[in-house]
Amino acid sequence: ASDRLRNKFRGCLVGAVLGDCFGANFEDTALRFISLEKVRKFTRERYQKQEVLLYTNDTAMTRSLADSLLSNGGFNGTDMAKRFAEEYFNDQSRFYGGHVPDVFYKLQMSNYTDPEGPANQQFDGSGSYGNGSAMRVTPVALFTHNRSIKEAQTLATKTSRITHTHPDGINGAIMQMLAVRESLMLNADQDLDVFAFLDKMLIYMEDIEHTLPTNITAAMEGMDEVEKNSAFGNGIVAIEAVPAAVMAFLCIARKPNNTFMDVIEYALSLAGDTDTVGSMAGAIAGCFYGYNLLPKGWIEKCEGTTYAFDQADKLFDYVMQHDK
Ligand code: R7I
Ligand code: MG
Ligand code: MG
Repeated sequence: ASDRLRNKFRGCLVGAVLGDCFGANFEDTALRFISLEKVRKFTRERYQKQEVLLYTNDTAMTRSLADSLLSNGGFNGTDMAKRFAEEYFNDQSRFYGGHVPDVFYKLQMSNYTDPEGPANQQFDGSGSYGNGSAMRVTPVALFTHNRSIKEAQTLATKTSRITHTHPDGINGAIMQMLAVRESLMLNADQDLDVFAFLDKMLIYMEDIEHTLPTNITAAMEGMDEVEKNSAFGNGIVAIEAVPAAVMAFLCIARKPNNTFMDVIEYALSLAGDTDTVGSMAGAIAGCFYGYNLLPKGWIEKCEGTTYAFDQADKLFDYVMQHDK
């Protein structure tokens, strides 16, 4: 049982990197749709000609978040803020969101004394509702695997508030965390009960935001009739990207013969913010299928998969040692 869970931890973090790296190839917020045929030309053939597929800010920040939790044995806002900002200053080429660098500069200038202060000032004081805190929240679900939902939600919220304090930004992070948490408990050999998955999410999100899971339920029910990608949008804001990722996972993984690759390819076909939707769907799906079912060819081509693999093991060992 413990090997099985370790395999899920690995699948989760490596899956997130694969979605980011493959998604980065398609990111274009002007697009509404990419045909599966076109996606597969790249994901099944053309990628092999590349020397390496680079990861973006989604992976960079996920790493920093996990490293901070591990080295502090829990949340330390100053440390996490510092890791996010220093990672950005070390490498600004990772396609960060348009406004979040302001937060990093202010954090650095104030020497990280008030980790939430700069985020609170974004967008005239309403805070960012971009998907940037949902895109990196995955390690929270792993770190709190044996703890209560409440504790997991609180931790997701704290990690969000360093850059994203708008309720939509925070709720997006909570929703993505819950989807990964739920997927950790499932067995890919058994049928995926889509509506049970969504019902659980609805219960846990009741206090904070119930429209998102309801929308997904509606989209799932109408999936054969409606244009799949008109359900939520596919943009850079949390209320579009997170439901799109959860929906992509659910509507592909529910079919027994589908694979991790099918989930990612479908997620990328939604177009728009493909690296982020791909990465979030990749975390949920990687967790569901486990590392051993991820495509080896993809793992070899993507930058950062070894780091993610090792980090998953560290998180797993931490959880086993501390939360028995
Ligand atoms: O959310 P964030 O970290 O960006 C993440 C995205 C991911 O897709 C990455 O892959 C990368 O492409 O960036 O960065 P923010 O700058 O906080 O938010 C992203 C964008 O969302 C902003 O640049 C705005 O365009 C938009 N946005 C808002 N617009 C108006 N009012 C976010 N919050 C607001 C708002 O309150
Ligand atoms: Mg990115
Ligand atoms: Mg993106």
